[in-house]
Amino acid sequence: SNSGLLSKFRGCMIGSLIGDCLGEPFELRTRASKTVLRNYFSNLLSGGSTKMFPYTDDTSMTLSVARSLVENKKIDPKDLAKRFVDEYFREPNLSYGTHVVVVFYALKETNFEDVFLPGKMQFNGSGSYGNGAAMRIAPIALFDHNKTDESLKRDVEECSRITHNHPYGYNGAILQCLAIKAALKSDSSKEFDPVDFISQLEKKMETIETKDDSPYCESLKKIKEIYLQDHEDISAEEIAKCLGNDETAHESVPAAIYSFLRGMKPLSDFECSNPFVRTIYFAISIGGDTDTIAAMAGSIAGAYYGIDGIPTELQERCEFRDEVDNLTYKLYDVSQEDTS
Ligand code: R7I
Ligand code: MG
Ligand code: MG
Repeated sequence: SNSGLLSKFRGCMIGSLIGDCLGEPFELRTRASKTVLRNYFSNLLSGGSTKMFPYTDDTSMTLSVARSLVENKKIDPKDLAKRFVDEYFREPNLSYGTHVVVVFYALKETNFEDVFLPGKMQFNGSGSYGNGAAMRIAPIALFDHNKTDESLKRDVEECSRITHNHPYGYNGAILQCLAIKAALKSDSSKEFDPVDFISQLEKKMETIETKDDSPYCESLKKIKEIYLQDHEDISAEEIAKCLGNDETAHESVPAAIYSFLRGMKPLSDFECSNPFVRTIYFAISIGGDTDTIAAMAGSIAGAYYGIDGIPTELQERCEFRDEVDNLTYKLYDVSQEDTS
């Protein structure tokens, strides 16, 4: 039903916001102990404190993508670039990636003449493979949910290449976008097969990556192995070693997808009956780039469970929650209009 789809849109966007806001306090620090994390979540869920959690660059860039789609009803790279730059200079202290800032300055100084050129020049011309393109991609998965994978891929690349011109960078965004789309299309009241979910993503990535350079297909294979070999209780530390947990796209998108799957079953070190919450908990427990891994995991999980699967206690603690939700209604409306 359509109310079901709207609920999934809202879950996806609020899920991303929650991952960013709640993951931020742990970003790039020593991995939090299980006790610290358990207390953190019990505290949040009991509504004991009213402290608000601010969002970071992950959310600010996601909002720019959503606003651009709502205004233009299509991907418009120049408009996107302007919004990224305007938001950066309006609020530069949101913990942006250290290199992406160079792109913002160059775009501004060249007056957006060629919005893809500064991104091409990153890292001596190889382009960035940071996870900054993947972390902001959720609105495209929603906007393009009825389009072919081919046009989704085109839109993701145009959005990504402004800042991330390395294939690992934009392919990571494509994989993240395909994962959200698959979650959006899955009925959460029916049985879910993780191996099938991963196999379908793998098949799609096989047509996108080159055979001899395929970090995403390799990681998806590793995730499949975890399920096929009954290693479902593998620790967060092992996942960090096996799939990565840093600021690069290929070492964070697979960990986010795994966190979504992991949240479906009870966790041995954190007693919690809500699968969305388990996903965010597990994503943060992986350590490293916690805001971004949790934001990406949260957007997939939110697209699967819908807004009603996300405790209001967590939603209410995130800065800008209502604004994100209002924007999502508009994104839903334009995605329904657009049938091209
Ligand atoms: O990808 P990006 O926007 O950063 C996003 C991250 C998220 O964790 C946010 O929460 C925020 O904290 O930052 O910004 P980039 O600066 O393009 O890439 C991020 C990092 O990835 C860089 O600072 C590098 O450490 C690494 N990286 C690379 N390292 C070596 N060679 C990205 N591309 C390369 C590369 O080609
Ligand atoms: Mg961030
Ligand atoms: Mg981050």
